[in-house]
Amino acid sequence: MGRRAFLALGSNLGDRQGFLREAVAALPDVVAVSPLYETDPVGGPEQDLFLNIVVELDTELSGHELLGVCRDREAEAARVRIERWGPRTLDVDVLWIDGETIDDPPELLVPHPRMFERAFVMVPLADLAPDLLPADWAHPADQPIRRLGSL
Ligand code: X6L
Ligand code: MG
Ligand code: MG
Repeated sequence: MGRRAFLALGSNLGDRQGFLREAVAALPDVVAVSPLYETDPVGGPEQDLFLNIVVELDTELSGHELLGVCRDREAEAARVRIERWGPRTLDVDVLWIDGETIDDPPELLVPHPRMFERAFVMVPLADLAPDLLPADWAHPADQPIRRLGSL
């Protein structure tokens, strides 16, 4: 048995659901996939709605190896970085690795330092790991999200 880890995936450009499906199919050690959510963009320029999911891994990979996996998936989706926080075909972020803190800024901070402020992360995460949701977590009223079903 490896360790429990969670990745957050998002897409708001092109075939959003297709990019998420292909990424999940190519990720190693996946044991669970959250429901699919459509979410209003948070931060960045005015842009289209996102699709977001969280996936759970049971993995022996290190945090840095997981970061490499995330970058490989983004490259496969031909992600192009034009503008900070701008539209993207695919974003894959390391959220959490059980029992591990990684402080290697700016490229790798685990737990993800802003995950608790983002409904598009916390709601699908809570579907898979309610134990990770702080007891006092409140869904920000200005971050509407809609559950669409399964990916
Ligand atoms: C003040 C300033 C408050 C900046 C919030 C929040 C910036 C989130 C960037 C912020 C701020 C982000 C996704 C997204 C992005 C996504 C949805 C980011 C980085 N990625 N919105 N916005 N889903 N719904 O995956 O998360 S850009
Ligand atoms: Mg992100
Ligand atoms: Mg990212």
